[in-house]
Amino acid sequence: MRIQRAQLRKYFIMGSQDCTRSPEEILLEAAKAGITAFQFREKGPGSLSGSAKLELGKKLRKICSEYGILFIINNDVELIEPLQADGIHVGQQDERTDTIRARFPDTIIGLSVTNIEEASRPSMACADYVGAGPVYRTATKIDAKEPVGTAWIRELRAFLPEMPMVAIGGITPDNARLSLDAGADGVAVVSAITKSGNIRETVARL
Ligand code: TZP
Repeated sequence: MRIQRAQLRKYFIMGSQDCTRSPEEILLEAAKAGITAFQFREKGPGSLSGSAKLELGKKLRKICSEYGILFIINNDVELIEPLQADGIHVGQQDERTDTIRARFPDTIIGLSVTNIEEASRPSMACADYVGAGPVYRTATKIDAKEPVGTAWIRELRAFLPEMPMVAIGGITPDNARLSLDAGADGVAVVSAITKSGNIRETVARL
């Protein structure tokens, strides 16, 4: 078992492009407030690359180590070793899960799924958890698919009874309970935390 379901309970995703203040400050507040996992996702307009991405990644990685929080890198296989990432998260169009698994036998692999067909593909065999959604409409991901709703989370849970699963997309403290009740092990959020005026309270309510 590379991941335990409880580690997905409060899964925070962030890149510098999501922040209007210091990403380190935001992550530190979220870490102190009790997030269980963090995904470093530099993606889309305004995101960092190259050494700037690596340097920020190192700082965020350090915070996760200090607070015992899983550190997952979004899609960037070449950063797994330099950042000593616990895991990598990929989408359906990203790096293949079997290729990653062959190179990194112990690394957690997360895979995004948005319908049952994707959840049936061979790539699932190398996934340790799934990110399921978008549950609701989201302004954070430009190319997000149509919302699937919590009824689909319930359907996916019935299809994958044992798979660690985190619900994502438009999740807030007010609606998180519905995804958990539908069978998700946890909720993954970007803006609920990056745009929060009180991260401690937001994470507690999630
Ligand atoms: N993948 C599916 S929706 C999404 C990602 C990365 C963005 C979620 O952002 P928010 O702000 O929590 O809706």
